[in-house]
Amino acid sequence: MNFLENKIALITGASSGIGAATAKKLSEYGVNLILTGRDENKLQQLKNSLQTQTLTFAFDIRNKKEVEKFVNEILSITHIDILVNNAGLALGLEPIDEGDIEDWETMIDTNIKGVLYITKPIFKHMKERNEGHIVNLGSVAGKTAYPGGNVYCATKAALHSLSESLNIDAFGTNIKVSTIAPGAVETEFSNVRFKGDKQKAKKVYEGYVPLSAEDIADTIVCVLNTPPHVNIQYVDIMPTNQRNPYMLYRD
Ligand code: 8X3
Repeated sequence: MNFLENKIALITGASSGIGAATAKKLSEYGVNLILTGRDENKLQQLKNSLQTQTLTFAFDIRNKKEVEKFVNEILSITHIDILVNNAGLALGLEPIDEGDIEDWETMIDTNIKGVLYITKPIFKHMKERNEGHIVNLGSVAGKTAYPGGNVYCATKAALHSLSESLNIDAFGTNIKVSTIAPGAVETEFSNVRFKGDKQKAKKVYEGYVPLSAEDIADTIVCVLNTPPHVNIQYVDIMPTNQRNPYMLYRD
């Protein structure tokens, strides 16, 4: 059963990784797309590989004014059925006393404030239409803190909590809110966290089969492609070799 055909989905952080994989899968299900991210070229390339109608908008989600401008523009063109809050990142893996305050601000501004900037007007729009589905990309880090995770873990815990609150705010409406909380997914995530140190990033995924961006995209499609009365609120997903951030079996 395809409940997604002809729906319109807005995906943030769509230029690579989970965002790009989700765009591809949703397009296969006949979903028209609004893709946002910072890299216009990558968004264009992705758009050219998709079969459904796609609009791209390059801006920085940390910039409140730019988000506002984008939302006003997009809502003057079309409605939105689905919002995938995927933009997010981790920077650094040091104990708190050695952490970089600028890195913390980037994570907080992207993973929490950016999500809020975009969610507020889109939630309002969905409430007016009495339908819509918001998917927030959480993390195992939002459930179980791990060494050096401090601020990243805190941002994801905040996002999990926000998802719960949004479900409460959606009480009495047809709006659904889902959190996907992945464990180890091999994307640019660790490369970004370790600021381009590819060796360090590679080590994170050695000795086991990590999840791929496509695995998460499949999960997002599963959560979205449900009948109107079904709201999958929370999904934990990890590689079979990983049971929590501390228990990762490496062959
Ligand atoms: C990404 C997964 O394990 O690095 O959120 O926190 S992890």
